[in-house]
Amino acid sequence: MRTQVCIIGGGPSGLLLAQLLHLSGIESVVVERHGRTHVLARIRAGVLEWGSVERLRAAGLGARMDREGFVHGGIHLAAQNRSFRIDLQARAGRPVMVYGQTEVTRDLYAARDAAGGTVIHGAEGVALHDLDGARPHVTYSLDGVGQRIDCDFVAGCDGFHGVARRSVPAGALRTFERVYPFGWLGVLSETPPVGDELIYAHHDRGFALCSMRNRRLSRYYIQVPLEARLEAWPDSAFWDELRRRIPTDAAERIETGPAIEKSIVALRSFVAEPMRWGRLFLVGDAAHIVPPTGAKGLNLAVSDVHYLHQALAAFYRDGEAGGIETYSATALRRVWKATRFSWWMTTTLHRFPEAGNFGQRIQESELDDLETSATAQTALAENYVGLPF
Ligand code: FAS
Ligand code: PHB
Repeated sequence: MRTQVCIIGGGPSGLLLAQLLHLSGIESVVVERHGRTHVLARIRAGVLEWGSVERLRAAGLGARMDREGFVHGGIHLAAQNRSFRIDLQARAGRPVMVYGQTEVTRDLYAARDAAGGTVIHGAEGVALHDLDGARPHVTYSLDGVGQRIDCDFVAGCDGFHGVARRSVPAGALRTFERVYPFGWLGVLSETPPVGDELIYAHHDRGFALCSMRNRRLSRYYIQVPLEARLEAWPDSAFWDELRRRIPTDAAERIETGPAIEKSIVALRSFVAEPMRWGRLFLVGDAAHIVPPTGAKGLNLAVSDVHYLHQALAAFYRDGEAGGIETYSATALRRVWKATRFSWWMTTTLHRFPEAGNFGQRIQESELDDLETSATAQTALAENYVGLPF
């Protein structure tokens, strides 16, 4: 098989890139390791920056999002049993959209189907070849039969554990990492959300987050030790701990129910530089990971895809390679701003026992500043709604 751009990974990055390339008349093939059902079963991000909303609409993917998504003009921060609202619209001039990554991915697959796009599911042993040569190509096996795709470019949209980043010679990559000493235990429940907007809670016992997917589907998280195991967290223990960490008024009105999904994710900050090697581009989680505290992971994938699409469209339309040359530097500038913000939200809101009472007081002072300072609130709001592309 031959195509112009071979995309490794059928998650949000790969599918959005395929859609944008299609709209620019550029051929692509998506090679995905898992089946579509498996990909769509993942419960991931919940908040879209307004820039992501605008790009999904421009890509013809906004209809269901605008029908079923929820525009949120603010978020709530809570500490010491007190909460205050950050007015995103007033401080940063834009809201955010609450619309789950699962739904975004479902819409992206529907767009591939409508366009007759090729998504190869069940690809095993994907390998990238001749990335710095004249004949880049991808090999994999499908139902035990070896396959090859020749292409002009390869987009590594295959997430943190994918093959693309590992295909760059070790000496050509610099990586930057911070692993946090805790994880998030997340629960999805068919219960009405505890409030109309998200609540990010700092507490001596640990961080908690109250989010949602719709008026009948709630998403909650609590900070847990790295060694935490799901079997130690029956639903009742989760709900009791969540109620301890959020303000009393929210704890008294929260409606609990059986967890229909429960998972623990480790938190890390990770960036690989550069995001390009020869004919290979690294996109989304393949290049960087942020702790979900800032709701940036999915949104960074969208901005990487935006920059790469612009670069490839200019190349195929005008033979102009400037965007390709500057893709990595352009994407990384926004990646590091979101990485910093996600690190700051994580260090401000989570419990770090090793930081001692001094660290606890610094966090309380930071939150006090956020409650009283318009400048501090504006800085948070501008980053939360998303910096300009
Ligand atoms: P993805 O990992 O989504 O997609 C990569 C795709 O490549 C997958 O479908 C995978 O099957 C495929 N693949 C991997 N290796 C392959 C190979 N060798 N060959 C072919 N295909 C291969 N972000 C937030 O903003 N908020 C959150 O709350 C949040 N929670 C998260 C929870 C978890 C457990 C994880 C892992 C991430 C979370 N994220 C969150 C971040 C997440 O939303 C990512 O940023 C987003 O999925 C990035 O999309 P992709 O870059 O497409 O990577
Ligand atoms: C979610 O709804 O899953 C969610 C929302 C905001 C975050 C992280 C996760 O910061």
